[in-house]
Amino acid sequence: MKVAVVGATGMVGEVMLKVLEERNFPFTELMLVASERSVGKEIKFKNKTYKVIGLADAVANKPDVALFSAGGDTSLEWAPKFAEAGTTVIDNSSAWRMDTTKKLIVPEINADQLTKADKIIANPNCSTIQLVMTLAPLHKKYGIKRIIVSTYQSITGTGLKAVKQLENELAGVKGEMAYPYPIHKNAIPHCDVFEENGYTKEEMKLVRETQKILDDRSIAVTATAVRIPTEGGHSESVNIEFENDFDVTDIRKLLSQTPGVVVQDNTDVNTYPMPIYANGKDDVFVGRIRRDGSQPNSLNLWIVSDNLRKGAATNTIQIAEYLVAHNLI
Ligand code: 2RA
Repeated sequence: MKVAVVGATGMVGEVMLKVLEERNFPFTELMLVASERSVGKEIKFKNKTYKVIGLADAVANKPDVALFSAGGDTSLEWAPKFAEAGTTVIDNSSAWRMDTTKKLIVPEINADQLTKADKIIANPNCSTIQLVMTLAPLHKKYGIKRIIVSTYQSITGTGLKAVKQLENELAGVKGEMAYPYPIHKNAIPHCDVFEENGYTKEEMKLVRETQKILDDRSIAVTATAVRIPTEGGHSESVNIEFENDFDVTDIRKLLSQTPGVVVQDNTDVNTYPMPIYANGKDDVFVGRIRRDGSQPNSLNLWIVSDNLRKGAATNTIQIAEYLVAHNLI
């Protein structure tokens, strides 16, 4: 099994290598791929030193699977070239997610859609993954009418430039800005770029990707995405209106029985999900589960997950594991 990690020098790429090692992913050859400016850079992995190669060389080497986290433009140009060479691409950018011919996969929810014919597979946005991991079992049992989600997103979602901006602000030094404003002691309601409708692309990803993954365009979704100076993961406050009534105890039990979801919910002892706890873990943590008494059949909950792991690298590698386990690559 020849594996390429495309975007190996980025934050998600680094976590992909960590997760590949942790999960002992079965590869016989590994290619670390990045832009021309990084070609030749040496990266240590599993006690071996790898030299970063360029995209054209990687395509020519015909990997069986390419794990992409290299931005939308690179994916739009190069994913088809890898696919034409017979490689199955799993892409973390937003480039292919809403393409009607491409599948948008969270393995615990819809991996059974995958076939050998899928040569470019889209990995959902990090904030979408943790949301649908929680909503999928609830939608199946109670039917979701409407979702209101507010996110509190880690600067790691923006990348190294944002982490550096916070470091500089904490050190009191001037430096390159990842955001239009300081992020230290701040909350910026602006993730990605604004669309015509006044929402950001990040907010519309939550709307569109949730409907696609749950395969139900009737679900009404509205979102506000906010950037905050944390590093351990994305947090989300979610209000859900169901078609049917429910018992909170049953909801808690259903979520605690959902693979990949961990319920942390005991306010008597201040137990609830937080990024400092989720950091470095693959689970989606859910707490503050409580009925919304302001309208019928409605629930509030709080979701936290490490956006670089289940939100990106781990979900990508779980898709690759599924493909291997089902002889689809
Ligand atoms: C963010 N979800 O957090 C986006 C991309 N990683 O900025």
